[in-house]
Amino acid sequence: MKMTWLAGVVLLFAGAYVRAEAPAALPAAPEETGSGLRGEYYDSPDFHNITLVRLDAAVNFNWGMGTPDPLLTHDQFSAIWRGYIKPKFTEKYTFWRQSDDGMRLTIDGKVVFDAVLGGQTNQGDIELTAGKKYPLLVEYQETGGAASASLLWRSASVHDEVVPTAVLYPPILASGRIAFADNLNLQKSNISILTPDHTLKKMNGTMMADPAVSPDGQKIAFTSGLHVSWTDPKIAKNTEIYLFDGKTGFTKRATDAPLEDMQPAFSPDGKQIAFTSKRDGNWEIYLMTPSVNKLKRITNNKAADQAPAFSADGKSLYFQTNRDGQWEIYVMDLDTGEETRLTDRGGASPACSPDGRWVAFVSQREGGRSQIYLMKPDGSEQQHAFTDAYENDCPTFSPESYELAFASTRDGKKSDIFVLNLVGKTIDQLTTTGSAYHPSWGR
Ligand SMILES: [Ca+2]
Ligand SMILES: [Ca+2]
Ligand SMILES: [Ca+2]
Repeated sequence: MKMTWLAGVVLLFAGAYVRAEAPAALPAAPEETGSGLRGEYYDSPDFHNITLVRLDAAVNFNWGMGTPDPLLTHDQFSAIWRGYIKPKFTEKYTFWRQSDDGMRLTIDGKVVFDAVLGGQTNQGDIELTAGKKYPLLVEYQETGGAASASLLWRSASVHDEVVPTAVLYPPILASGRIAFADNLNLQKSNISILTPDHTLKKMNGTMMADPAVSPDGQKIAFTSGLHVSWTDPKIAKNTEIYLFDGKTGFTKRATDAPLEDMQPAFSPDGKQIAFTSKRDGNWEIYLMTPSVNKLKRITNNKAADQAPAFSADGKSLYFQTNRDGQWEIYVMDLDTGEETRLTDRGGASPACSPDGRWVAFVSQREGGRSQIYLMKPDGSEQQHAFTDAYENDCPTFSPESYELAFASTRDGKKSDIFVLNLVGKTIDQLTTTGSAYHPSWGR
């Protein structure tokens, strides 16, 4: 089910078939509503030393003599809220601040008011169009004493109020980087990396797929057939895992074994890579520590064991296996080797949120389409992340854990990367090439 270069073609055909029979009575998509802004907190009054990032429902705080969080060690701090505002009416809006100390508001690149660093305006007007998402930036500085920050607005249709959560949206890709493969055919695939400034970089090389970004964003592991001759069918099925180090710019081969090695996944500390390999006759999961050349096979089952994903604490490994007939998700305690089955209605492509609260996975349990689900790390509370009429696959959490990127096949052929905001339940499209697969999100 994981949309690898091996299985993807089958999945695409399956998707086209299911689409033709798609049931008419899908749950209605919830009306899009905002979830707030990305709040960045700096342990200095001048936007240096970023200490805390979180989703804030609104800019509406009174910290008194304290600070927003114990992580901020003194009362000289600063904050930036980023995201979008989507107003409900087309008219002139007046924005103003209630803050101690300074605040500056920028919407769509225009400074609306400026009361930081000697700025002199505390309010300002701007014309906005209903339903349009405008980039919004609020900068706040606290230099001492009491601290508070509120952003308010009014218009002909809106009475004086704090700018509400319903019209505020966090940035689509605010942090980290998302790597993805740009073709389902490994021989044609390259890896692209998308960063928050919306630059898209292609890695140097060819025949690269299955990217995994290390949690610190410094390394990318991927699957490649770089070393094999693709004209020789005997070795065409030999792929290996490679490791690109962003610090040195070097790529090195990390596995060396017959047959396919693929689906690398980093441990939370970035030191270990789990992957699946056919080297011992059928798909098994292996753990390697590239820095010390250590390798250990951890599953031993005649069925296929694939798509490993570390738990947030690194102590267990989630994976998909068809040992019970269809793909289901198991978790293994890496200390004891004990395996526990977590799903019984189909489950594949697990991904763990860095905050340890959720495991996302893919299942066709309802309606036959691949949809994204969530469960607690112990398998309880299994639920839709969302539902739609498409084939969705390969979930991956953002570093802040409240967003989920995934690949979605929109018309049976094209696949793009989308981002689900788990708080606001909004979905934004990240790529538009129609050829983007297996996203991996790291810092
Ligand atoms: Ca103050
Ligand atoms: Ca190999
Ligand atoms: Ca196996």
